[in-house]
Amino acid sequence: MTHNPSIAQELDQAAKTAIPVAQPSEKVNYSLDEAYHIQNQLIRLRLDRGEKITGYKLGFTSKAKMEQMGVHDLIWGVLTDKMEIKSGAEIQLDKYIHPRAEPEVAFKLSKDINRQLSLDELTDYIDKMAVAIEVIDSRYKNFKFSLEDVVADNCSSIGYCVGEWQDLQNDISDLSIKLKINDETVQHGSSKAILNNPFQSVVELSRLATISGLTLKAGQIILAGAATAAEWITPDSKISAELKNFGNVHFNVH
Ligand code: OOG
Ligand code: MG
Repeated sequence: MTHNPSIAQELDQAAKTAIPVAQPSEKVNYSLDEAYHIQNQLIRLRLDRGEKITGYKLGFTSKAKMEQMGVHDLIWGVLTDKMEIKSGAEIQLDKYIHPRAEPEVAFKLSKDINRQLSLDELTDYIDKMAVAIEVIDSRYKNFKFSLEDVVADNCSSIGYCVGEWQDLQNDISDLSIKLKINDETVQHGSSKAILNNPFQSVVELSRLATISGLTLKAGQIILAGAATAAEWITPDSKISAELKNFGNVHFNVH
């Protein structure tokens, strides 16, 4: 496929200008491998401008998300320092195209991972976890895409806001998780919705990273994927997420 660099550039430009573009799959056929290659080129453009990789995100690890977006496979993307929204900070809505927020579980790696791990050994590689909010803002018109399109677009990711890091708990497989707008619950689910156990997201990422020859590094953050459907972000609001035993986190929208 010869269009790769221009797709990455178009997506990069769309994010910078907050003007959406058409889905590449409307014009060309491309494979999932090619889509990850485009994602890689897109991230490379940003690293060349000085951004630093801070971690990775999983997408479509819950049925609620797959059904909301009409796609059926787990995907992964890259987080950079520029995407961090500090806990309690304010974001400017006009910098985004059509942003949505979703409640997530975040992990912090304590050791490098360069092979596929099993669920049993995983807790040796993670030392902290927290409640988080991911902001997604598809660069495609109407927030519509194929699986390849969304992978090329770094899985819609644009921001992440992580609560206070806490020590790991052994059983996190059924914790209540909520997304609130102006302190009103708009989504309520369980961490069980995330692959039956959010730790499983890290197992999956270790598998996919190994296939790509990528080492996950100590100190990096992993977003396990939303437990519920995402909600549109409204102007002049407070967006918060709450995870049982792990407190809450919020940011404000102007
Ligand atoms: C793609 C990103 C999915 C998740 O947590 O499932 C995702 C999208 O919904 O636009 O981040
Ligand atoms: Mg997400």
